[in-house]
Amino acid sequence: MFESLKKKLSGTVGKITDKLSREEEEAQKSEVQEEPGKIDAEKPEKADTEKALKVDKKKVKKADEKRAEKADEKRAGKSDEKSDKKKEKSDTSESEQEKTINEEIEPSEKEKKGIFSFVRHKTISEKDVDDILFELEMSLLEGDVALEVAEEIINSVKEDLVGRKIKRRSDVSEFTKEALKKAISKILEVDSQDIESLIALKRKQGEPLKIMFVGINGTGKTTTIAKIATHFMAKGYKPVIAASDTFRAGAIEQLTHHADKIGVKIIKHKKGADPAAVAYDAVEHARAQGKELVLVDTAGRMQTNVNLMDEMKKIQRVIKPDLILFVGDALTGNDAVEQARKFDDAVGVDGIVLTKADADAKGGAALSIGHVINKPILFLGTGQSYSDIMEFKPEWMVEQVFGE
Ligand SMILES: Nc1nc2c(ncn2[C@@H]2O[C@H](COP(=O)(O)OP(=O)(O)OP(=O)(O)O)[C@@H](O)[C@H]2O)c(=O)[nH]1
Ligand SMILES: [Mg+2]
Repeated sequence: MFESLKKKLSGTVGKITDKLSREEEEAQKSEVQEEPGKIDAEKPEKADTEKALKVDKKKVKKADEKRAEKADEKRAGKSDEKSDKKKEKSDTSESEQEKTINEEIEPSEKEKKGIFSFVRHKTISEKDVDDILFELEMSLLEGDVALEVAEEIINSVKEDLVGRKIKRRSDVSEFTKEALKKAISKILEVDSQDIESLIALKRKQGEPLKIMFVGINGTGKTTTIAKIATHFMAKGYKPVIAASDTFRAGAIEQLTHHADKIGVKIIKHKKGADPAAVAYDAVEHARAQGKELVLVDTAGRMQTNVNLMDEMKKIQRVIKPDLILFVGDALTGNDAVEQARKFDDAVGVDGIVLTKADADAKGGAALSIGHVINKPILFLGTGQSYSDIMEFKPEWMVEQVFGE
């Protein structure tokens, strides 16, 4: 799931890290050119340390040689009376000479700079990350991430990275990963709904929780209803299903087949009947039987089909669903996002079920859809069997795209 999104994000971490490390190496190399032979700039930190040690060793050796030379002179002075004058001079300047030797083994300012340049704090500039983030933006768009979402991610990452001080290579990858993770988490942050709490609330009022599923043809509404019924039956709730897709040939039979397989009550009329009337009967059934959940299947419709959109609004007026869930196919990427927007405009969507996530490498719809309509993804469809459904949690998605 979302492998390609994961690759893009980790690729960006790698690119920014490499670019900044390369620039640091270049900077080190130009220092070498100023003082040829003094720094091996292949690995800046190591090279600098080695250079420092080399310089130190050379100087200490030189100082030792000078001291030895001085001692020789002293010995020679003692045995040679003629050199009294020289001896005198030598004695008086002994401390001075020692001072000079010590001064000589002190690193120069330039050398000091060389020694400590690996701990020099580089500040990330906009120029450092602009190209790579632009590349990421393009690649997110190709991966079906909505334009506004891609832009927000890039801006957030830029804002986080620019101005940060880096000491070592690992800082760059850590900061970049952190910034991307924060950006993605922010995008996925949408107030969510807990269906079980809603069921409990309705139960107090002696009412079932009514959920209506909407979306275009073939996105997985009917399959999702069977999965959600299974999910809540496993938690001990009693759902009832309304076969309100009275439009498509075979739709009632398809839902009946699922209901029989999972052992759930289905309320159905004949093909062509009023879908709102079917939904109404299902609500009445739930009230009479003390069932907690009414799941209303609807016919798939293009957002451009005025008649079917009006029919959907009629079901809404008649049963007043507590939740309208938009069912979108993750594989259709941006189209799913656009459909969600249209359905939200028409009836007001409360949450999203994103199906076929099992086959979706891009992750563009999963990342964008909730943010664009500011409604939570409640469930992900992860396959074709009844158990292939999971509650969607933003932290889970972040872990999917950043985890090992
Ligand atoms: N791989 C995969 N396939 C799914 C998933 N959900 C649904 N499907 C498949 O998608 C196809 C369409 O599913 P339906 O439930 O009939 O879709 P629908 O939205 O009810 O379609 P209409 O009634 O025509 O509007 C079926 O073959 C399902 O098995 C999912 O999460 N993963
Ligand atoms: Mg259907």
